[in-house]
Amino acid sequence: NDVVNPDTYERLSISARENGLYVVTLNRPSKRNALDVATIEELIRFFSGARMAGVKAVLLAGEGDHFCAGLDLVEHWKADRSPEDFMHVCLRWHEAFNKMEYGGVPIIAALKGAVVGGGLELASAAHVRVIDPGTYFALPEGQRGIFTGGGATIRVSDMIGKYRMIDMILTGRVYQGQEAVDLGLAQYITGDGGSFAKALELAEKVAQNLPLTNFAICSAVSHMNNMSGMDAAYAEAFVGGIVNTQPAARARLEAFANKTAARVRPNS
Ligand code: 1HE
Repeated sequence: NDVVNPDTYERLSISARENGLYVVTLNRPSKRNALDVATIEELIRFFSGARMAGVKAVLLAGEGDHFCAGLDLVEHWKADRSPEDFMHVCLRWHEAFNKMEYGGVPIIAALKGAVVGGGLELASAAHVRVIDPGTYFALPEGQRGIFTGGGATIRVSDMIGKYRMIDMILTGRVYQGQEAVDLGLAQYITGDGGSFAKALELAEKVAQNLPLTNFAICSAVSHMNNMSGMDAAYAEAFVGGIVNTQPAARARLEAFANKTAARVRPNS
């Protein structure tokens, strides 16, 4: 399938691992993986087609020392865009990030260095974020004289609460380390330089889940969060009806009934 053919990408490097796991790496380290129009279009292409191409999980990473420096400010400055043009740029970002969050393919982000502005917006469209002690989050838009446009008002405020998000963009506050995890910007922290290995471990594990189950987890939860409680309960019953009766689950249920499946135990 052309969607997973690495030769058809310039801004992303795509590499297949076992079990339908793909590593997708932002590949413009000389510009700190800043998000230009071409990168966003490639993200849309990959994440729109991933599921149909058999992608079971994605590890999202950045080449070089930084995950992503956000909007390509130089491209933006040179293009001197009209309001209408930039509205359409933002809509393409939303297309990419919505495909990620709602697309049903689990995305584990291995973060390092700067995860700032649109880089944080991109990271927040992943389902699981792993950081190391050198990873730092910020929304420098306030200082640059601009505003967000790639979903920070939605996803970053969802992660940390609207007043923390407002503080980040207003004052340029930087979060990192355990505090970033405690606030909800990431779910895991590793030792120095360990975020890729940990994200890989998680992605490999997640790729073992049934694809329909992963689809529900990485699509339905987000949709249901947008609904009223009553509607979400109704939709959950529908999704549960389909996923919880899938034929592929029977072997796993049988293994539990036969006492051959692993039990849930506390962390040792
Ligand atoms: C860039 C960008 C970029 C680096 N657009 N070219 N984002 C920001 O405000 C963050 C801007 N970037 C930085 O603060 C720093 O570059 C970093 C902390 C990420 C990295 O620092 P450092 O010292 O390793 O690199 P550098 O020397 O600043 O930059 C190296 C090169 O990357 C340089 O290019 P060169 O051709 O001069 O070598 C930089 O110009 C280039 N570069 N960041 C373009 N962002 C839909 S709305 C979203 C709104 C936002 O995302 S606003 C947040 C923008």
